[in-house]
Amino acid sequence: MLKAHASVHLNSVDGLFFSFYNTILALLFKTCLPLFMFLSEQCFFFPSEGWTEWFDRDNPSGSGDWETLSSLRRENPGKICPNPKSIEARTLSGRNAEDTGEKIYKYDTTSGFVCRMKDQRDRKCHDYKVRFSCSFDTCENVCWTKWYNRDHPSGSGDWEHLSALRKEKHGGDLCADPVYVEAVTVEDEIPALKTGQKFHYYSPGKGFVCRNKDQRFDKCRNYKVCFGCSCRSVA
Ligand SMILES: [Ca+2]
Ligand SMILES: [Ca+2]
Repeated sequence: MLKAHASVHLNSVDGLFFSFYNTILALLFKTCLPLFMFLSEQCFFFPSEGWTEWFDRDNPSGSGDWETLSSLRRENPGKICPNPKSIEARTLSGRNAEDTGEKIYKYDTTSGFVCRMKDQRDRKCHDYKVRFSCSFDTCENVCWTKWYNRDHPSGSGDWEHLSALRKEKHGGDLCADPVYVEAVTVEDEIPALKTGQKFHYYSPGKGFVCRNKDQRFDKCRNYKVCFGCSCRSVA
């Protein structure tokens, strides 16, 4: 009898303990899950770098096509970070500078890009545009929007363009003049440029568009995008 009583007492202590434990777990779950979901939506967690707008300040009509970093900085204040990580140059029609066969005089993150006519056999340069990738490890004055994913590539492609995002009012954190953009796959957050896919748009001014017809194999992956704004324009 005593044994049975003791066992009932122990069971009730166990029960109390479990109910206390469950309450704490439920409380933690209730508090942390929304917080975690909120934080995971915030783009600033993930991108450690982003691409600037494409710049095309010069035409190859004089001595060449001069897309120098010093001139670009002077003409586009605040739009290029102090220490770009990389530079990409393409012709206005989208061909990589490396594939044109032209001899490039400067092509680096210190000087920018220069194609001189006198270095070419036919004395002509293509008209190039350039852009830079910037790292934000040092906490520069960039405020990131949340991730946007308005479309998926089942139709003609994955259309995450800025005009539609603005029109559909997906969020209030899109500034008037984004200076950086970052796109990653929704499924595994692989940076867009590492997927090997070709993009119709990928710029802070237009947003991101991947068209299925531009891909050699398969269709576009599903991407999400976020934009970097000057913190002053967000505040
Ligand atoms: Ca140019
Ligand atoms: Ca998408």
